Amino acid sequence: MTTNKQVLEWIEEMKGLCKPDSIHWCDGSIEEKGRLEQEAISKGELVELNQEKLPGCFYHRTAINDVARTEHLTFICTTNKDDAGPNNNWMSPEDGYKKAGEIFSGSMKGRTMYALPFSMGPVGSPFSKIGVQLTDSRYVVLSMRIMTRMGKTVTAELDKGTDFTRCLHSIADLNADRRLILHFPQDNTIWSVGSGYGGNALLGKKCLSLRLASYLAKNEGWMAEHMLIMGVERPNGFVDYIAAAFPSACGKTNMAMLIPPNGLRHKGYRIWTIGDDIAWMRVDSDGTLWAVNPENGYFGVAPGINSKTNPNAVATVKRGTIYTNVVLKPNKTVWWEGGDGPIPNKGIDWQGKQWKPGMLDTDGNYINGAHPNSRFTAPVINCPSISHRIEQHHGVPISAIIFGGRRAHLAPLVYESFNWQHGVFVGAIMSSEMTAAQQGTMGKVRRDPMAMLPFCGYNMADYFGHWLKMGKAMTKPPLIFNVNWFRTDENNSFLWPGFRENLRVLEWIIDRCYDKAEAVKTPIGFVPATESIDMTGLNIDAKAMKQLLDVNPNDWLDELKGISEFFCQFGDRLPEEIWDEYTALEGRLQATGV
Ligand code: GTP
Ligand code: SPV
Ligand code: MN
Repeated sequence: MTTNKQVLEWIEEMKGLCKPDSIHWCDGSIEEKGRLEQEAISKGELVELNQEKLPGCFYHRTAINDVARTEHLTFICTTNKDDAGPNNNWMSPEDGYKKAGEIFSGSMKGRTMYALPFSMGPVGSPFSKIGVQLTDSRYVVLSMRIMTRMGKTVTAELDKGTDFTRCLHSIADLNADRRLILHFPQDNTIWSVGSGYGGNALLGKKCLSLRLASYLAKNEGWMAEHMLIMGVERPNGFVDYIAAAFPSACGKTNMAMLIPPNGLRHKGYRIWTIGDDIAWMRVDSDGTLWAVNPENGYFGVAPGINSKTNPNAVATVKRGTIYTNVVLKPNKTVWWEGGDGPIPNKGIDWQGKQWKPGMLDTDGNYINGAHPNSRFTAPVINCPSISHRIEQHHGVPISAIIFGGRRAHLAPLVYESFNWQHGVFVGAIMSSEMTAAQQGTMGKVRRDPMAMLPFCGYNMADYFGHWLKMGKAMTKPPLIFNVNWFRTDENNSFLWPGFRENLRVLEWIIDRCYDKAEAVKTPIGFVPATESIDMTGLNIDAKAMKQLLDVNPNDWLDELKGISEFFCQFGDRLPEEIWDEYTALEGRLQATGV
């Protein structure tokens, strides 16, 4: 246990509410891990996988109604509703504690309450934040042990009297009608009940490292973003670091672990992975932006991962990994749609049912064996491309920030903003077709500024203001770009092969940072000049390339309607600069004479 009085008092209080049979303070040791795994196996919460083929790996299935983040049950509980803003569900703190308190009440009867001390960011770094999560789920403890720095070193920090985020979690009865994910930024507290799904239950991740952290970051003058961080090393050994924000299931993990395409191999690039989901960034004494990945593991989408699309991820999940909602094969290994190897001729699907390929549902659609949002939880250190700078307390300097989303028609493959203020606007007008990572309508376009719509813990108008302010605090801010790997042709086929071929676009982006690549000015920003993207070894015909880089003023004028509607929700609170950029874009589009 810790000697930190505040921690002890809070645990006592939560014990009174949840009424567990016992409390276990986690030390993060290997013995503790082994014990929890054995208990989880005996209770049917985990299946031990084939230890020869997948050493240290386990299989888990969530409840069928609990397979993705539930944004409609996620709330920001601030005294003033306006502080949460129109982008968030809101509840008053009193209501929040009351409603969730009723569900938490006695929810841990017959169970152990695990108290796990964790650090987001390297323990002791000026970036880092400490949390304590109380939970009745062994799956959550074992997953948090992978996703965060957890155990003795953190207890030692707490013993010094360090402040911490209070994270209370219970799976309760896993009833979707009794599920709430509540954030109390003013109290540095998170209460999540009724779900065992990653994004709802691993409270260090989205709840602490984005929703609460974004709020703290605004007050403390730094940034908490839904971004991957990667390094691109040139043959001379110089590494440029890039941070990229794509909405959920839009390619962050894949890009963070990229392997150079064959066609560019002769150029000698090497990619270093720092993070695949979250970046904490601050301005250092040199006037540039530095970033750390607060996490210690990957909670990545399984479907689509194979040796061709993402060999580094394939290697990462070969040991010490927990798989959730994928197909369990008879030989106790796993499979998912778009995975390696032959399709297994039978297995148990994510719902726990017997499955074989080709099975159809009542509408005649193929039944997936793995849930489209099935995931793996794996330690960062497993990744062959992991950067040794992941542990550095200072982080890495960021050369370019990239925004991106899934847009079948509108956005070109890549464009560069004119300056920081315009770049903030480019982030603010981001939109993407929805995926399986959140419950909702798949494929529907929604506005998702900076990929933070579900994760910004306060009024997004103030968030845009904070971005503008951060730009002014830097003497050399990163250049800001937008990418779209998902543009399609007349037959709905992707025009761009994506994955490792994306390095060609990253090369253009980095060259732009050094004024080395050619670009053409369009109303929305700079797009690559013909032939300024190196296409060696990749066959894309001229027509497709033209389509990929096309900026259609009519389509953009149409898009402005949705953008202004979105901005209008914020009323007077939206920074003037954002409207200035809007008006300027409209003017540039109209000037094309369409
Ligand atoms: P979260 O973990 O939800 O935040 O997702 P993420 O942004 O890390 O997305 P991830 O890399 O897991 O990719 C999600 C899906 O996008 C997978 O199905 C991939 O196959 C697909 N994908 C990733 N990169 C590309 C790409 O360059 N082109 C295409 N067409 N699909 C891609
Ligand atoms: C996302 O949905 O953006 C994820 C997975 O990274 S979750 O942790 O569920 O939020
Ligand atoms: Mn994410």
